[in-house]
Amino acid sequence: MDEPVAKNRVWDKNELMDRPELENLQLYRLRQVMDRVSHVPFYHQAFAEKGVTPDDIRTLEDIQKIPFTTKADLRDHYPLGFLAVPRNKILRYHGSSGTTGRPTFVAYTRNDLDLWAHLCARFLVAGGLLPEHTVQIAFGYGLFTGGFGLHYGIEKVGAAIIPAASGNSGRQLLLMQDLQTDVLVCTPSYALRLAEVIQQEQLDRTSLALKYAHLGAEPWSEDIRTHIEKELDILAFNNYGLSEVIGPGVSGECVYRNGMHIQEDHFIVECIDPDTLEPVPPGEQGELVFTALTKEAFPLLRYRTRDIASLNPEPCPCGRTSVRMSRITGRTDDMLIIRGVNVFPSQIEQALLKIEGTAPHYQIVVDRPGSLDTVTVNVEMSPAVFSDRMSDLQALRDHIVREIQSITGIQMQVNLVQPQTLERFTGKAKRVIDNRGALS
Ligand code: DLL
Repeated sequence: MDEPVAKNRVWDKNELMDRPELENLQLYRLRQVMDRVSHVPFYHQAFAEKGVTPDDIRTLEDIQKIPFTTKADLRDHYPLGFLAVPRNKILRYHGSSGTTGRPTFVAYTRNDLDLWAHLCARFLVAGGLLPEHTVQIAFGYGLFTGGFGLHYGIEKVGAAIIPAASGNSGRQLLLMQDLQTDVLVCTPSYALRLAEVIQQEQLDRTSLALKYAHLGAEPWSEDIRTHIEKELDILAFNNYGLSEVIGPGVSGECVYRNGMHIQEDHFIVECIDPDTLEPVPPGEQGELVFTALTKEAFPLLRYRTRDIASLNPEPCPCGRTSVRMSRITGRTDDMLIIRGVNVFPSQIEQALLKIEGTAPHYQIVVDRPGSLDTVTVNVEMSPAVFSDRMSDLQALRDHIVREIQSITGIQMQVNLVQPQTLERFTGKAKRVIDNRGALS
């Protein structure tokens, strides 16, 4: 495959800033944003309780004097208690993708929308987007930040957009063929789904012009990337963000695809131990915490994301000076506690991906029939394995049970299910069904 782009292509010079210059800018912006939120009731009270003012922030380490903000704080001030500007300055609202209860809303001024497009343009260009590309957006356009966020970033770069929105795989593929889409934007699980439909429909791969995909909004592994790249014959880039911080555009991969560059001139990142709340050293896994430095409508300070990852401050060969974050390996709140043992769904996925014959489609069902937790993993077989003899299926099931046990330490029940029986997702995948209710 051709080299994706000149390796040193950057969107703006801030991406190449010297560290001391960048850190000065962060410090300056941190004091400014503290000032801007000081009339937001939550921060007004929190600063007063901690006795902290912008003048107390003399070095970047002093950020630790500022209180954390959590999802619970946002819920307590529902719907718009964190707004830092009058409502007549708001141009757009979005909402978090929470699956239960009320969403949490976020808001943008005109400058915020400009900034957002700019940050999306940056990571897209870092990942190879060129003005001559045609990009198909298969993210939902709505309260979810994926569709609109990427849309304006791509527009800023000057590439052509097909705003296909999510779902209807047949139509997606038709658009890809007829308009010769170069770049696909969606979740990794939807990219997997499209690859599957291409195979099922025995679509001629050469009728597609697809070269790259920018995937994000949910966790995925390196093995899944390899699978998507092989099946679609493309390069797939990871990008990360969350609505509370801005949406997509918080970080993304450059052509070296060795961690996602965090846009540190606009966000300060910390990585903390979620129990002690102390910083963890570079390279160690912890919870990511972000402070938005330049947003106007909805700037959150030290927002606890519940996303687990590690940070890498080493220079990147691409020349960008920003810290890179690893893939998200789990969330503090999707960690399952099974009979007292912490298990992340990603560990189960890791076990399955080691085993030939299991498609990357699975579902984890947790129950507590009596007083003991049970976990059932429904694993979809690939069509080739399914057509094999029953005795082989028993061996396959035993193999999966052993592999999961060796990674998680827990013996789980494994059900092999027929190809095409588990639910497919057009947006974020939901792989865990926890039936333990409030006790979990
Ligand atoms: O998912 C924003 C986004 C849209 C990012 C499109 C990338 C592309 P929310 O709906 O608020 O925002 O969900 C945020 O999704 O806290 C992570 O748990 C997860 N997430 C987002 N990107 C990634 C990623 C958007 N690349 C939540 N890898 C975050 C793993 C991701 N998890």
